[in-house]
Amino acid sequence: MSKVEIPAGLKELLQGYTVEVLRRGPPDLVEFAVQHFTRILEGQRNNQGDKKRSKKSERRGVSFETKSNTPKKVEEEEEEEEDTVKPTTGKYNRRVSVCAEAYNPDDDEDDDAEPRVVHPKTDVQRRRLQDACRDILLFKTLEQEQFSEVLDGMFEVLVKPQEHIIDQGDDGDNFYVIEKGVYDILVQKDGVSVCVGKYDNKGSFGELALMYNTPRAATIIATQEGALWGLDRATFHRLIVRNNAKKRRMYEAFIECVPLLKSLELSERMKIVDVVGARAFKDGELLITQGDAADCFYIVESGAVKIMIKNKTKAGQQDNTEVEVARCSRGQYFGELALVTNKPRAASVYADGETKCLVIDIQAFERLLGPCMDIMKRNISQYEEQRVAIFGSSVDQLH
Ligand code: 1OR
Ligand code: 1OR
Repeated sequence: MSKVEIPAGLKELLQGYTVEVLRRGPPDLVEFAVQHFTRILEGQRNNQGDKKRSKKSERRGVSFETKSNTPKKVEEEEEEEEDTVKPTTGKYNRRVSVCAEAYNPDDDEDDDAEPRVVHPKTDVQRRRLQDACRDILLFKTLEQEQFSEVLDGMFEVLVKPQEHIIDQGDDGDNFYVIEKGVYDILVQKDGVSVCVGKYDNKGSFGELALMYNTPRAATIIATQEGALWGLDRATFHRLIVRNNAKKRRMYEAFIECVPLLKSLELSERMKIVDVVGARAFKDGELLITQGDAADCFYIVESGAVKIMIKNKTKAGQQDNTEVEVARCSRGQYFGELALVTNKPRAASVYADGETKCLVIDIQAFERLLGPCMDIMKRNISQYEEQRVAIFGSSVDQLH
C-alpha cells in the first residue's frame, strides 16, 4: 500500500476554515470557503514584501481615519484608483456582480482606505434624517462617530406611488431608512407574488442583500408618495457590516444561553444578532404601553422588567391602576404576544432598575423566529391561565 503524506499545513488550514465557519455561520459554505482561502492567499502574497500593504494592515480595525477628504500621500496615489468608490445614489446604478466580495467583515482591510462618501445636506434635511434614523435598530450599536458617518453618507430618495424600490432577485445596491410613506413587502411563493407585510411610515429595509451578498429577498413597493434615505452598499459594508462582526463577538455568548433560541441553529442565532438593536432603559422607564400598536420584540440582556396590566373591576370596567403580573430578567423575552396575535399590546412594560434589552423588529421576528413559534404559543396559553387566576374570568380575553 502506498504511503499517503499529509502536506504540511493542511490540518491548520482546514481547522482555520472550520473555526471561521462556526464563528460566522455563513449561509453558503462553498462561497465562504472561496472567500476565506482567497483572503489567506492574498495575505500570503502581501506578506511577501509589499510594504505599503503591511502599513495598511497595522491600521486594520483601529479607526476609520482615512477619509477621502484627507490629502493622500504621493506613495499612496497609485492605489487610489482601485480604492475609489463613487457614491451610488440610484437604484439603477446597479453593481454588475457581487460574487467575489469578501464575506468576513473583519478582514476588509481595504474598507479603511475607502473614501468616505458625504452627501451634503441642508440643516432641515439633516434634522429630518436624524429623526428618521432615531429608532433604526441597525444603528443602535454604532459608536457616535460611525453613526455620524452613516448620516453623512445617506442621500434622499423621493418615491412615487407604485414605484418598486427593490425587486426580489436583484443585486443589492442600497440600504433604505423610511422617513415617510407606506411600503408593501412582497415575496414570490410558487411563482405568485404575495404581500407578506408592510412598513408604515417607519423602519428600514434592504439590509439582507448587503449583509450576506445574496439577491434581494423581497420586493418593496411604495403604495403612496414617500421619502426614503438611502445608504450605498460600500458605506453600509464599511460601517454596518463591520460593526456586525463586533456585535457577533459581543452577543454570541449571551444569545447562546437564551432558552427561547435554543432550538435554532448557531447560524440562525447569529443572523438574529446581525439585526438586533441594543437599547438601555432607566429605572421606571416605560418600554411598552398597553393598547399601543406593536412593532418589535425584546430580550432582556441585563436588569429586569415589570409587566403591568390595567386593573379591571368585576364588571369589566377599567380603572387606571396597574397590577404587576410578571417579571422578566436576563435571557427572558417579552413583547411577542401582540406580534403573534396581531393585536394591541396586552400589557405595559417598565424597566426595574437600569435595564438593557436586545430589540428585534417585527419583520425580522417573522423571518427569523418562526422555529420558536411553538414555544411562544405554549407560553401564551399559560398567560390565559394566569389571567383567569389573577382577574377571574369576566374580563376580555388577551388573544
Ligand atoms: P433585501 O436586501 O433582501 C429586500 O431586500 C428587503 O425586504 C430585505 O432585504 C429586508 O430588509 C426586507 N423576508 C425577507 N426580506 C424581508 C422580509 C421577509 N420582510 C422585509 N424584508 N419576510 C417577511 C417578514 C414580514 C419573510 C417572508 C417569507
Ligand atoms: P405584548 O406584545 O402584548 C406586553 O406586550 C407583553 O407582556 C406581552 O406581549 C407579553 O410578552 C408580556 N399577559 C399578557 N402579557 C404578558 C403577560 C400576561 N405576562 C407577560 N406578558 N400575563 C401574565 C402571565 C404570567 C397574564 C396576566 C393577566
